[in-house]
Amino acid sequence: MKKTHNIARTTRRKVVVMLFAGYASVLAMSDSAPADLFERIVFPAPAMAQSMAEGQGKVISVVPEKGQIVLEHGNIKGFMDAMTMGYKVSSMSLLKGLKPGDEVRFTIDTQKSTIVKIVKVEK
Ligand SMILES: [Cu+2]
Repeated sequence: MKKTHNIARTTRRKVVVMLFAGYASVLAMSDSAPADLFERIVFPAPAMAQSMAEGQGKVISVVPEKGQIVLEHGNIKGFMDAMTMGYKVSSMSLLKGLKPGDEVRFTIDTQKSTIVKIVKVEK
């Protein structure tokens, strides 16, 4: 009897997992569900988890209409190799006063790949 009971439990768990996976994939396919919602459901981040990394680089362009800045940056330890790419900024005010050619130091939220702080470095 014990064996039967265990099988029933395993089956129930499988059903729960399948339902969950089905729900997550419906969310992922639906246009109304933001992609990051899917990520949060499938890979729930522990509360308070927010990892930051520091980088340094040069402004290539500022793209306020996309809330982005394109940087040519050096290696960002523990996050990304040196490259040129666009990053979202957490606030439009971060873009204020920046122009191509400026040397900057920045802090990035590595989970969101979003710059949360950026300061000009005097050359
Ligand atoms: Cu990159």
